[in-house]
Amino acid sequence: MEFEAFTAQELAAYLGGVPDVRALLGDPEDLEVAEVGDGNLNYVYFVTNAKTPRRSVVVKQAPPFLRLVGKAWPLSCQRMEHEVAALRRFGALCPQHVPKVYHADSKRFLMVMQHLASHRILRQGLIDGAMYPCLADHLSSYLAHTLFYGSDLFLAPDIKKQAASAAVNSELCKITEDLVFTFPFEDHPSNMYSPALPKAAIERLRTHEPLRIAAADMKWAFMNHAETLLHGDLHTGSIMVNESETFVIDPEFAFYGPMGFDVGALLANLLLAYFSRDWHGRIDGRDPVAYQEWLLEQMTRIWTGFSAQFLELWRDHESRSKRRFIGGEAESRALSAYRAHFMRRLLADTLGFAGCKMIRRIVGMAKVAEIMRIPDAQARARIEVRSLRCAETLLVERGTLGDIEDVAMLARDIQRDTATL
Ligand code: SR1
Ligand code: MG
Repeated sequence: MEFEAFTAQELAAYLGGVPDVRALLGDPEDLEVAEVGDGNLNYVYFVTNAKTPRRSVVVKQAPPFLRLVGKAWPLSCQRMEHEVAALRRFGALCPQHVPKVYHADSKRFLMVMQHLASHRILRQGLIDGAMYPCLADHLSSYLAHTLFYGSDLFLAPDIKKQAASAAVNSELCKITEDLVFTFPFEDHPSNMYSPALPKAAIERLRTHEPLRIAAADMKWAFMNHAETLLHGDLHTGSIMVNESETFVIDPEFAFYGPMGFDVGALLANLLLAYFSRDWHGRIDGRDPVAYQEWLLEQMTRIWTGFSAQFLELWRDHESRSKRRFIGGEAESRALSAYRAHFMRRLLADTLGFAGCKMIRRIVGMAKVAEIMRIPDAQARARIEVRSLRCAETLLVERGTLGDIEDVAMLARDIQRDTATL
């Protein structure tokens, strides 16, 4: 049967027929429905009781195609089941940072979930120059818990392998393999270049061998390193915030992949916010530097907070369970050395993924608002060139950049050295 999106009346009637949801929302006659989705994949509705506006939910439905492109790009609706499963899993691990799922319907490919009415999308907040005091602590805690508890460092090997095969989502992984790791480095028809982006910058993505090798290495890691259950698309549009709370939404790309992919996505988006601040932070003659430094501080605190908590969870679990990843004495020198080695490798992976994520947002088909909303073509190209330079260094030097402070320095150096571009 041909897919038809719900009319407002149909959706209200549907929700009225689900007892748990009706108990939350009240009489279907009183419901107001607004389609608000601006994402690339799905339909999203706010449904509110007009008489009692605090009674509201979000409904998300997967059509059998990619919403960004339409029916010309078919996509299996089963992706909604993956998203629901991931939300439930992450919600069990981090209830304070994941919206509640009230109802899921695997025949209509929809779910009803908590409406975060007093929160906004982080990307928009960063464009407006808002500061969120709890952001870094919340995100580092979310990352440490979700990435640790899905991995072989916590789960028994057979359970982890079952979890990994249940989370296989090859169709959406293919989108990432193409759009993040392949097309941006080719002359591909889906790429979209901003008008003033220098040809040399585009050419370099296709021809600079160390960059091509590094990007191919990251693609290999994405496709083969099933380390833990990832969110899979952790950009700043997948995070909702206010002064005191942080929620991670939209894990439709969830799958078992390399830990650095989620951390890298987040750092990449903070770096894109950093470089594009040179436009948004100058509107009305303001100085962008203080906010840029706040962004770099968030990036640094997310990595250091994440790695400290991840190591703490690891040590704590091993001391309770007596099951050690490396056998022998508790906290032997070999184990401590291995932990340090593990985190260095994870940082290198994180930086490599961050580089690919930055490049795809500059030259690929799915862009980000902080760049797209720069109306001055020359200013936009300047910011894009800086982002590409940063991304290239992250990729090529990911193994030698010693710590996250080096990444903050790199961003500042690129910003300063190219001030006259
Ligand atoms: C074709 S879908 C484009 C992008 O939207 C999602 O947010 C993912 O980032 C995907 O790559
Ligand atoms: Mg999304």
